[in-house]
Amino acid sequence: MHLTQALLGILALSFAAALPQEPVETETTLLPSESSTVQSQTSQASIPPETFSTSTLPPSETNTLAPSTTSEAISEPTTGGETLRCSGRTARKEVRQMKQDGDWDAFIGAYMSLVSDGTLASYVNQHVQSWGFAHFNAHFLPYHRIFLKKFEEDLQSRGARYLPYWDSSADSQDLLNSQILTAEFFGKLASDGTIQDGPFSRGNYSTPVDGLPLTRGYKEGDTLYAFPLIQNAINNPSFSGMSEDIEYGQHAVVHSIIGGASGSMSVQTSPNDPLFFLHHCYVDYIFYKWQLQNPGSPFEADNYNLGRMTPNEIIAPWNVPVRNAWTVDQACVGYEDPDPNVVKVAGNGTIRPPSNATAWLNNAGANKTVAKTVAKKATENVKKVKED
Ligand SMILES: [Cu+2]
Repeated sequence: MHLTQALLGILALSFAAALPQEPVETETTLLPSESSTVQSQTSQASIPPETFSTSTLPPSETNTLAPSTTSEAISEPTTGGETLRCSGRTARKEVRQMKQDGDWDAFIGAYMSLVSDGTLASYVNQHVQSWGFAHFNAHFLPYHRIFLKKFEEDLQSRGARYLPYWDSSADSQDLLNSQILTAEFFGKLASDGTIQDGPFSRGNYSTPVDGLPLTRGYKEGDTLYAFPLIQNAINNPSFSGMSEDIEYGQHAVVHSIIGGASGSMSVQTSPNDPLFFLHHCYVDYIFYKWQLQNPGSPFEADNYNLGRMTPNEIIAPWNVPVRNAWTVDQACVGYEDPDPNVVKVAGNGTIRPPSNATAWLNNAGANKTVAKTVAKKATENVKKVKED
């Protein structure tokens, strides 16, 4: 027993060492959406009920994806743990559509309220503490799905309708002129790397954990993943193949390009930048599209880097087992595709190879061989897509 206490002490110390600026938070502060006060504020009345259309969540999907997702190879029990709250869920839309629908102001209001009461800082710290569990292995997509779901519940408890996503593929060929990077949304970049206008500008917003101005580093000529390259990843029937392609590819490029060499998005504390949440929401949309295209795909414990992923592993600090993040139905998420009349694709169908994801991959400690393979594949796919 004394040994256990000593080990716990060492664990606590190593967390503290990893995060010297912030003491380890108690579970209560890390779980704002679960506390009784917040829960009672989350009334159905404050969130207009909107259910999914059958086209967004086909009923067959539940049947084919749900219980069958545990293969015989994994003989663990498949019940228990937190079931995610589905009441009040709303199909997530692209942020430009959110604005057109008139839901943007409520979203920003809710977001800023989570910044000022310290909730957002707890998510940033949480992301750092779960770094090894949540990146460069099969947990990547399930972990971030739950991270976003919990964050969305907190936003909803403060009046937002849902967490929107940023379809970065639409801006992939002309990032500098993206409407997303203007005062209307997430701000224009100043020459010193800070944000010059909009709600997240220097002076209006500082990073939740260290109180510094937000910094970004994209520049002329930078490209992100065009949708045909993402579709290529979705077409991979293997979960780990798709997950690796997305994490090292589309996901890493957005972090590296938006953050530049050392900006807010290029480091482990990347949830400091609000674009983190919208970017990861699009990554989750890609995971969702893959699930719709691969109904009945078994829970895949296979892994592309470390260890195995098992259905009953808990996604900390929430009591959510990995299996509850596996299907869109169990995880209670759903998406509306971007409306091409609102989310205009820049570049008239041009597809250039995505820029290098070096910044984020290096800072994150990614496997360099895998990174090179994924980058090479993306370049080859550009050629293939152009020929088709
Ligand atoms: Cu992450």
